Amino acid sequence: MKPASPLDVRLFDDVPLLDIPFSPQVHIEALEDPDANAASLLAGLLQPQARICPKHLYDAQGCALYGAICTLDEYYPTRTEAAIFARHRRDIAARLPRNCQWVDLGCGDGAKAFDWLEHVAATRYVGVDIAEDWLRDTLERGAKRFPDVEFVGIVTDFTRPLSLSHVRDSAHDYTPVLFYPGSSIGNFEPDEALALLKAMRQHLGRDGRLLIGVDAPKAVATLEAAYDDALGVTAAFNRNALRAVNRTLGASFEPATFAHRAVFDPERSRIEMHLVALHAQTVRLGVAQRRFEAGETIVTEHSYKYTPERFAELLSQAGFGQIDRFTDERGWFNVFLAAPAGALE
Ligand code: AVI
Repeated sequence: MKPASPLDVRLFDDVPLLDIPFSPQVHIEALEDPDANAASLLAGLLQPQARICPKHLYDAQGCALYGAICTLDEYYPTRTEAAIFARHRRDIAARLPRNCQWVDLGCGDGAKAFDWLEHVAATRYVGVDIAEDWLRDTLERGAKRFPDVEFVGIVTDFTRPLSLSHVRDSAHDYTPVLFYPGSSIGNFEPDEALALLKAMRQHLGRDGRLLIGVDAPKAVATLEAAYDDALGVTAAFNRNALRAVNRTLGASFEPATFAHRAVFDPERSRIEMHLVALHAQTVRLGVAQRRFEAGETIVTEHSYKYTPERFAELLSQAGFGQIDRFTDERGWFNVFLAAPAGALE
């Protein structure tokens, strides 16, 4: 594979850096089929317990609202994980392979990963995200900031089987470090999370590593406040899914007629986000329609919270051996650095 912009930049020493067109490479891998996407969205809404797959929370407006959530007083995961990263960065970086390719899963604006690129000897950055426009911006910004690193992007959807052929198909033998921060793994059902971890393991070869952030169970009031903040940002984020559904299906949801509800289920160790119909109504869903009685709910997201023991068990079931854990003083959040089983023995 041809290296991206950094080599091109060095060919033109006398041209100011910013005038040079950067050309990070973007590969479209397994983007979904819009018809199948609409069909599964409709099927979810027609189930007795109506559901909207959480990916519909992340349109442009939803991504902006999620960015705002991450800054809220109540939403502790982002800050807590950032503090763990900052405190243990050197130690973690020293355990990572040299000349690695840093694979940023669900990269968004790349900010979390770019903090690492300063400290690890990465030769290549692979941003993976569903939002192609954002991905291009992220790669271009990264390529300007780290001119010695090759920048590649993969547009793909995590609800499909993980296929990152461009991580393997490189002219160079870069060892992958898969970076999956933010406890996004918690938004998958446990069997799906295991399947995703197994797929990640497949991409690591013998020397690759997984660096993953995972939220932990804690006092119910703390958890529920994190998902139902005083400013109502999470409520807006949740209701915004209905606008996304209106666009995708040609539906007639009125977001203001649904309330946001976030409750912790201690048995399943998960936050459940619902939209609750404030009054009885019939909603057009493109070619179909559905009646919602007052108080009936639509499930929009689960966010599983894993004890360190439970998540370590999941990692070992997925084929990881050496598992190092880093946490904060309160044990609210855990970062795991995991090596494939057998790699360090
Ligand atoms: C993206 N994900 C890890 C967030 C979470 O905490 O489960 C999504 C979120 N939903 C409401 N607030 C944040």
